[in-house]
Amino acid sequence: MKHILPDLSFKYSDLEPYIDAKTMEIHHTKHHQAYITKYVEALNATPSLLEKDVEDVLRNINDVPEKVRQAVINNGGGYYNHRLFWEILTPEKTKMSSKLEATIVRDFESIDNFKEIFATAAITRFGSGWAWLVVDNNGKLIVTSTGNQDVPFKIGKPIFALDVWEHAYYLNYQNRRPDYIKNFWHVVNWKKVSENFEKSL
Ligand code: MN3
Repeated sequence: MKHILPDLSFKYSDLEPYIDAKTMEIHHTKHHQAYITKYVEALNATPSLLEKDVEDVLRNINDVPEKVRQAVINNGGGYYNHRLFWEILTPEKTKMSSKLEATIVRDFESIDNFKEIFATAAITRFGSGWAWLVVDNNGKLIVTSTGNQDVPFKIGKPIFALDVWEHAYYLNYQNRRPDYIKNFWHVVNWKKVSENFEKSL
């Protein structure tokens, strides 16, 4: 299959003032592209793995030759994570489905409480990484965070993610990661997160 940089469904400037255009452009065309390029390079010697989707490869990481395994974890993770991240962003006002809302309330008591738990996971992730909302095998929602480009497939299916690498916010927010996280809620595509939730069940 072709491994190419996915188009965004909005313009780089559309998420301003919450995420600035320059950050979006560099993040998409440089960072995400580099992960995809290096992922393909790492798997060039095993074309059968390049036929698979990156999610499939990451979920069966022991099938990847040992000498390129860490490169695939890092760059395949970056490939997969950003693909999810762009999809759950939008400049439009969206609403979550009643089913997702009810499940968040069931598992986190309230939407506000969920947002607080998620923000805390994102703020306290030391160094570079991601905060996640994951659906486990029993359909329960779990908030977690990972370092680097690691994906929490061991916990379940990721449906929502926030990049807290400095490259995601430093131009506009410098060291103020909590402000970036607070503003992130303005550009969440709840419609897409709800679709991801339905698909995960
Ligand atoms: Mn990133």
